[in-house]
Amino acid sequence: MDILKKIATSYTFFDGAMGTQLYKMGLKAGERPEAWNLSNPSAITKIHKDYFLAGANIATANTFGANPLKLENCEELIFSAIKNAKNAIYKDEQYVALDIGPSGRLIKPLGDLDFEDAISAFAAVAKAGERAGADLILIETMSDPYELKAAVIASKENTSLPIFATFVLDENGKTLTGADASSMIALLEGLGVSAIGVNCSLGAKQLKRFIPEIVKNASVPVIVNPNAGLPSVIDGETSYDSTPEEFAENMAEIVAMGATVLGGCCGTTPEHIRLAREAALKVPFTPITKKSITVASSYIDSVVFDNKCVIIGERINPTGKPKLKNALREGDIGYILSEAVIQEEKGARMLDVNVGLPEINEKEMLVKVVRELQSITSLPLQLDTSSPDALESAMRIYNGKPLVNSVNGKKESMEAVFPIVKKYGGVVIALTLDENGIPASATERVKIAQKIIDRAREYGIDKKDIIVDPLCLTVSSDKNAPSVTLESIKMLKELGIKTSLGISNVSFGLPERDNVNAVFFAHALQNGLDAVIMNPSSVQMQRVFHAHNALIGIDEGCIDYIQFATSSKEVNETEKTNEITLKEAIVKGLKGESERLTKALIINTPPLEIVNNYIVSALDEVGEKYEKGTLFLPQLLQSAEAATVAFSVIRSAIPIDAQGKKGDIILATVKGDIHDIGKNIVKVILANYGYTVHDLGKDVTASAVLSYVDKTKISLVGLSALMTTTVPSMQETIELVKAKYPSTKFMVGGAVLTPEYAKMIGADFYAKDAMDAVKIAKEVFKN
Ligand code: B1M
Repeated sequence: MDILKKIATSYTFFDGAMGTQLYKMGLKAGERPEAWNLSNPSAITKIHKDYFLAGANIATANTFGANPLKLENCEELIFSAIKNAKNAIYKDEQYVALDIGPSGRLIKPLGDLDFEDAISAFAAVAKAGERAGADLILIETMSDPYELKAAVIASKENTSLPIFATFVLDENGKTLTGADASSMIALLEGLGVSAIGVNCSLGAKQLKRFIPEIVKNASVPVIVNPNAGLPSVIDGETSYDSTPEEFAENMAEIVAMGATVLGGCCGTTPEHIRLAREAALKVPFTPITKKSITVASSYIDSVVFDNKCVIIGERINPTGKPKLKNALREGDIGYILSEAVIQEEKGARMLDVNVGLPEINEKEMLVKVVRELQSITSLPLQLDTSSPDALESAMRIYNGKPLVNSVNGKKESMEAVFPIVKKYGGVVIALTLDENGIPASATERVKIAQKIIDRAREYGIDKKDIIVDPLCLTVSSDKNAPSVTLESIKMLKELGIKTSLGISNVSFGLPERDNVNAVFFAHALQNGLDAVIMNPSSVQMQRVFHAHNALIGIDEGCIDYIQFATSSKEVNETEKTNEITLKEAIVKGLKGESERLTKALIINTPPLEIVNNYIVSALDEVGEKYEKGTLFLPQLLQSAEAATVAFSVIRSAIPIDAQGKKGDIILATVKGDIHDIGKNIVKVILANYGYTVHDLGKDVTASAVLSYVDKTKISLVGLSALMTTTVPSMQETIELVKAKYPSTKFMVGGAVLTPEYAKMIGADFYAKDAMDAVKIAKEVFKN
């Protein structure tokens, strides 16, 4: 039976762990499991066979790490891996999955791997897998949605195999980059993945609480491949704490929640799979149901179009905005980013992004702006362009499921937009106009909407992924225009179609336009409007929005309304200035703003005051949010970059004592630690006071410090460490150098250290901050 038919109609079982089984058979630490495909094929086939005998339907080929970014002969390894797995097949309904694991590198801006290079690497794997005879592709253990998207695109573009995808959740139900399950599902379903779920990281017992949310959102079969419990290291060996019996018990509960494709990850054995299968088969199969949830997402967040109207910020659109036009012409991305931040603060749930100007290259600019926006805001974006070429390029690099603005009822428009949306996934705004223009009646507009939905279906795009904008003409030139639009919304809603509207057109040419806009908005909300494109800073529109939500009972206890009403004075005031502080710019990760604001501050503020009052306090806030789980690694990285930019402005304003004769100091951030902002500040301040700093950089090994001391005989070494896990490297460095040069002095600093701890690890001095480092240098060098 075709694998897709199988998963649609009955339980399907993956196998369990490969690595753990290989270790049992003698794989040595440090040896690559994939190497055994060639060196020990019969052992690999035996593992697959044991899983098939235990009842698994899908053998996951031993190709998890076979990626050209990690291995040289990956094509050969993939061919042998698929062959070894195929050799284990002994009856019907047994399949082989090409296993694609993470590349081991992080994609920009989180890491240094280019998105297109990631696609090329995964493409090589996918092509080899299909040629070798795999029945499907399993992309697994992904903790970054962007990398997962790269692997799916590579598989889609280069093979015709069904694609299954599983990602990793931590104990808070988030991926490493902070995405929740519903945004992952939005992304993956948009990309057309055939089965979606989770694997690794936790045992079945810990993972099961996230399964209902996944099943609720997914319209395709849900996969759950947990570990055999949680790991512990005993006598240098990793073992897992869940017995096959306990694993099976939890898997039965997971099956009852609606998951239908089941297997195991780290630590699981054929016995785990056998018992889990027996337990699952006792639970009646839950048929896979299509969910009609309309959802757009960013890399971290998802926006569901349900009973509360979604505010889409309209400010990043040059029409009628001379400042934005200027910013686009001059490539001033900072201005665009700050517009995004302001709209987010004012309550936008999504942002419209339109950068079309005749004199600029729209495709390049849209890609650039989308890249920058998605690294500083978690709001999902609406890609607004009439150029299919620009749309395709932006959808490709967009890290989520965007709104697409727009398609219309013209044949040409649908033929251009739908294939792109089908390929990358998105929710499309459909305008009710066609070759004959905008119809005058609501009935005709609804007819165009129906035509668009029917045509979309032919491309494989579901009705739930179409939001209809029935268009609004100007009331001052046509007194019936608003009522036709309102009537259209009502009719569309009665047909179960989602609606959206750009409100402001209605008041074109009138004075005090917000009065008209706000009342029109109230009427549209009353008729069930699902999304509005508006200026989130408009207090009048926000009043209508919040009051409406309270009045129709979707604002429990009127909490949102009260919060809005009591802070609206502040809204008005901020509107006047629209200015953010340096601290806010760093917290939000706005590099351009950070540079501009630092340049303004440095005129009247002493450099160290800026460091302490703005940079350090912003990073402390970011660190706290990160620890609490309200901010994630990509944002942490953006803030660090914004802080670095601010500091480079400050650095150029700090005079460096060119004499530099007061003494030589080695500085390094220790092995395992890449935090170097603090160390760089210390370096500049020491240089400013006339010391010659030899900066060895970050992630510096103890032996590298020793060789430098060997070479230079410098008598003062400064070490920085920011993590509890890297303080031992500090101790190791001190011990290594002092063993050979007992009189070398060490000063240590970094947020995790205390004077007591510094003493304990053998340091001579503890420096709280950069000025402390100067005091210590003065003491050591006596000048
Ligand atoms: Co990360 N990070 N980070 N991070 N990061 C911390 C340190 C953390 C406390 C955040 C948190 O959870 N609250 C946490 C460590 C937890 C712990 O061990 N207790 C953490 C973590 C967990 C991580 C990762 C593991 C996250 C992940 O990948 N899941 C990862 C680790 C990577 C690695 O190192 N192997 C990671 C990565 C990153 C970024 C790359 C995103 C970025 C660093 C970019 C860079 O440095 N180029 C980053 C940042 C920015 C932070 C926070 C938010 C800020 C650090 C900072 O620059 N502070 C930080 C939270 C926090 O500290 N509030 C956090 C400002 C700086 C001026 O202060 O470095 O303390 P500081 O330096 C001061 C003084 O301490 C002193 O003077 C300086 C000026 O006043 N000083 C010295 C420092 N060194 C000195 C040496 C001296 C003298 C004085 O003499 C030699």
